[in-house]
Amino acid sequence: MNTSAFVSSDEIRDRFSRAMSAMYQAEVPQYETLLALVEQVNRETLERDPALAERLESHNELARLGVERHGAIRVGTADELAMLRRLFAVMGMFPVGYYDLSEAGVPVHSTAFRPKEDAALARNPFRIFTSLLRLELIESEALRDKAAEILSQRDIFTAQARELTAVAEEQGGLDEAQAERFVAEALETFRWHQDATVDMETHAALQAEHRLIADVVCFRGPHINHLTPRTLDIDEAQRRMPAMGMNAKEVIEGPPRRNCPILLRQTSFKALEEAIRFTGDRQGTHSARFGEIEQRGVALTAEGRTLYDQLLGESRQRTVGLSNEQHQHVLAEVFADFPDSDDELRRRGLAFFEYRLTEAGKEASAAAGASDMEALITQGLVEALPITYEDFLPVSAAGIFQSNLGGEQGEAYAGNANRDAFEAALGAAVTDELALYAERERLSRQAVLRALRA
Ligand code: OOG
Ligand code: NI
Repeated sequence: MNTSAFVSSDEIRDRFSRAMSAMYQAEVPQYETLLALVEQVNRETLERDPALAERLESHNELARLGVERHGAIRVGTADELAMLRRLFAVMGMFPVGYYDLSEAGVPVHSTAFRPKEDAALARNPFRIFTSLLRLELIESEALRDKAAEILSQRDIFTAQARELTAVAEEQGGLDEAQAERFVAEALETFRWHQDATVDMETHAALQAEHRLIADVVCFRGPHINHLTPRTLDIDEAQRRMPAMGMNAKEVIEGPPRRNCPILLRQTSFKALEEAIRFTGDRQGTHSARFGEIEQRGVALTAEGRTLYDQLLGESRQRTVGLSNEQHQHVLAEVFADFPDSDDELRRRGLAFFEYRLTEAGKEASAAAGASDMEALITQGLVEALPITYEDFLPVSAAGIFQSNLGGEQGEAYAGNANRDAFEAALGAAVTDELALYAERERLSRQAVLRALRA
């Protein structure tokens, strides 16, 4: 087989993410409104702030802004998770990071399937936050067995999706016709089903144990439960949500607004109450699907992350029950201790940066003693660009889960993190996200120093 006849995995991911967005817009019309809102806010932000537009352009981020989004699904068994890993690999998406949500009272653990290479991220950074239900955390043995039994009877993949995944693995890619078919077949796994696979009583019993368990167990597949476009001004987007008919979550999760955005800020509109037909022809409702918006900033190093977690922890007791405005005010106060300039973030080793020669740097090839990066930056020969955070935050994710699962903070499960079990189910190790950022920074540093020594 001539491999040049293959459609690239980046192209397949791009097509898939567009198909998924079109499907979700048709399924959840409020998502279409959300996209329009984010697009408008982004356009206005870029018009108001040409320096930001220029910076995004030079980071290769302006082009991806319009296609950028993540989604989330929840699956019930190891086999489902392992097959998803193979399916996503065809689209150049790999498991990155391990998230334990049991601590926050949600009986799942998760990873994010996403592209890892710079070029792939620049093309379309589409990610799917994927959670695996932890049946072992269900207290009632009878209910646990029943859930396992129901799950064992479904296949969330179409026969052709399975077949084309195997073909891609064997051939090393898919040709045009296969790629087109693959996108359509893969999409089926994420579709919403109005018909539950269980009767109303079973749904109610699982729901009483935990709303998320009912959501995973009672349907034919892991419907996509939200898609999240990237905004450049989440505070403005949040302000405008009610006027557009959206029932916004009370507070924006994550760090406060800053000059140099860090990590990830997120908000959502709450899950819709949807009509469901249970077996036995009984009508009822289920709520699972919502819409979310996010604003991304620089990836933090382990030190930066520790400081973030510490400050977020400090703000916790002080923000209980506050309105978003008050919440943001307290956060801003607490985060005054987190440096807020690129230079300081870099010098203190709190965030990751990509080093690049400036125009002057390109001309001054054999700069004397070119090993001190800070000196080179001061001399204007090298510039340091913040590396965008491509991952998720467990505390924020828990907040998103909770606001869509009926509100109150659930009690922590005793089970705790179990990365080994997750990787065993996945059939592979998850990549450490910090290692990816560190490697990207290291390679850029090496390339710059090598060029200046040449
Ligand atoms: C996933 C919630 C986590 C995020 O953006 O942190 C998430 C879910 O509700 O299934 O999507
Ligand atoms: Ni999300």
